[in-house]
Amino acid sequence: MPCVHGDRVLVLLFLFSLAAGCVARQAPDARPMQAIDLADGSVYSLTASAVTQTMAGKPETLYAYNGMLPGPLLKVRQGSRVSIDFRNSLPYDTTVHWHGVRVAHAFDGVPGVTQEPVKPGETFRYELSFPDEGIYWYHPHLREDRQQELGLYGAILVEPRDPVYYNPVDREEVLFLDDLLLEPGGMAGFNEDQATHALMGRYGNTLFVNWQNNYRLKAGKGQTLRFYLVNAANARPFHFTVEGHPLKLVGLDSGKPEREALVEGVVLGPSERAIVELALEKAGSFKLLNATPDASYTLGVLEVEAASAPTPATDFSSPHANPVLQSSLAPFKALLDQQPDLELELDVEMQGMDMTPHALGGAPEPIEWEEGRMAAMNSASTPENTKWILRDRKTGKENMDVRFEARAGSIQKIRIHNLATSAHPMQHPLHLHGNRFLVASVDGKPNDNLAWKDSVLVPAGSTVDLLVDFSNPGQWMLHCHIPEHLESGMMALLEVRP
Ligand SMILES: [Cu+2]
Repeated sequence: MPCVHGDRVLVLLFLFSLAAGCVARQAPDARPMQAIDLADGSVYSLTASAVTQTMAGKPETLYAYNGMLPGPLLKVRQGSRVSIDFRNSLPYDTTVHWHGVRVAHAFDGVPGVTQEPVKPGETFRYELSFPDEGIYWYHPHLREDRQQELGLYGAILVEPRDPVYYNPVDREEVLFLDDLLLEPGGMAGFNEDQATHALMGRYGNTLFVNWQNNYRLKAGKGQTLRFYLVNAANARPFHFTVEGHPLKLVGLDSGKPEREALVEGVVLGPSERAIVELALEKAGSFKLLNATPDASYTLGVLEVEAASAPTPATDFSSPHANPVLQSSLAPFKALLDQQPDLELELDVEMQGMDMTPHALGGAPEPIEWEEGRMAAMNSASTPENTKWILRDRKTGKENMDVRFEARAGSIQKIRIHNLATSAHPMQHPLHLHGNRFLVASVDGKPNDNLAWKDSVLVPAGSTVDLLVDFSNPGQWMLHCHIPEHLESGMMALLEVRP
């Protein structure tokens, strides 16, 4: 059988040339995000692969969808359907999760629950529908601590059916807020086998917008802008402000709240979104900031040029109510005071580390804006020595052992206690797949401006009530969106029966 030997030689030569190619070939330069308009019924190809991007003066190998950082901005119409032909050109298994979109269960992108992992070289077709207006995003649901951190994410802008849903503006921009952990020699490495930074999640030390270290946006005096903000960081919460400009909050994860509100800034936990507008009334340079109680970081600069032609005045200072949402929420408002159907506690177990507030000397901060003095301990923590917990208060069952069933079409209350007495109290951005909720109250204080959401930041020591619209049959994940906490167990499956 001489041909077998010949084939072997050919195979060896092929493998050798592949290996040589891998060593010699540097990943192509990343391109900036582009908007892709997807009509109802269209098919779009999306490939995950390696790219090169210069961050803080050094070229880094990152991952991207269709070579773009952030990935393509998918513009779709509310009520439309789109097919995404996904190809995995990464060296690792991956999936794509369509964060916040109430998709059919089979296309939710959770490995082991809704699909098998997409292996290197394989493809998977996602059939998506978009029932709700708002700003959503897509990212892997497998080792997000590395894959999402390295650039695998993009936005989905679902344009409302109602053509006058939002206020008229001169310009719209999607801004991904993110950070990266850079060391003197380049990007901090990742462990092949498991996540690191399990205790607090990976806080970066370089903050940026849309993967640009020096994000700049030019606009004209007299214009009105709308920003769609997405927190794509692993762990860092942002308090987004624009120097010298009040913001009009006109949307959260899934479109408008009951009433627009003029605010100084918005706090976004990882995976949360907000839609804000600003009126440019004076020329000059204004910083986009992450303004925390301890420090302000410049994320980018808004350059407002004196207008060449006068722009008609807008009614920026008069926030509008949203009577359509207000009336549609009537059946939910009737249940705001009901007893919880499920009570969860957020807790942690750590081996060999006494991290109690008592040991650290004080009560917990509601939000840890920085990694701070915990940096060394955080980087050494892994899922082996750190277990993050969602615990059913009634049964004592934890994480994937929690059993909860709801009927599709039912409204249920989930109460979340983020224990101040846990071994390391900190905020957790919780995300529910496939279904939407209202944040009914925080620490017993009713929310007087409801909006549809899929992600909520629960501060340390706080109790948050969610009123969930269980509308979508299937087994859906409820988990912390700090990927290192997810890798350390902080997830449960909620079953919605048809
Ligand atoms: Cu968490």
